[in-house]
Amino acid sequence: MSLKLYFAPGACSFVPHAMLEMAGVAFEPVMVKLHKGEQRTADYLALNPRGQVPVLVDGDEVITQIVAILLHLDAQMLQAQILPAGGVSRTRALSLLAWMNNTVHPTFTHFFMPQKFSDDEAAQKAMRAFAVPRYRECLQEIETMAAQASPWLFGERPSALDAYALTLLRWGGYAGIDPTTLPATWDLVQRFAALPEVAKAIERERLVLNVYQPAG
Ligand SMILES: N[C@@H](CCC(=O)N[C@@H](CS)C(=O)NCC(=O)O)C(=O)O
Repeated sequence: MSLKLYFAPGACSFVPHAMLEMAGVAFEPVMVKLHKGEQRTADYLALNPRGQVPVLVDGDEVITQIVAILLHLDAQMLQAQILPAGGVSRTRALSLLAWMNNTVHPTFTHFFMPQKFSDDEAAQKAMRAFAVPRYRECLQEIETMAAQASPWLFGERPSALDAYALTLLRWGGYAGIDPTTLPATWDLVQRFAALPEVAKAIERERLVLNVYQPAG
């Protein structure tokens, strides 16, 4: 299998990025600089007309959407246990993955990119302010799960859910949410980041885990 992952530093693409490193497979990482608008170039739009990362190219197949990318990788590399292998644990993991992707992630987008939802500046400002406490509620839900992690969200082996928890907690820092106020998630995220394979993805993206800056 010939794999190529289009990713952006600090973006949600970290989830498949970390999983590819953890799986130990050869893949070509291709960096897309979102702040430079590289996702809107003609070449990139030919690959993904939605102009977003991540994109996984597996041979001739172009796959978008984190959930589909993870399920594709999981099916190809069962030994990597990107998601729990089976039974109710897998069902619960898919439920959490869907919620992280379809609810928590877009809640942050309302704070980070309100221009995607309204071109009215006052509406954008209100949207940002409204999104922060909603986002904190989402992180609090993850905190309850992290407090029961043993030692990972889904048992003995780290999975894509731990990678998503890292991304979402990290983003909270930009929204003024101090990650250390969610101590179980912060502990989980630091342990996950310290795994040697995950550390490779973190280094490639040059990620700082705690981006929270107290209001001056
Ligand atoms: N539902 C999509 C979300 C992808 C997404 O929101 N990507 C963001 C980065 S986290 C992006 O590429 N944003 C750039 C843009 O929209 O211009 C997925 O699961 O892959």
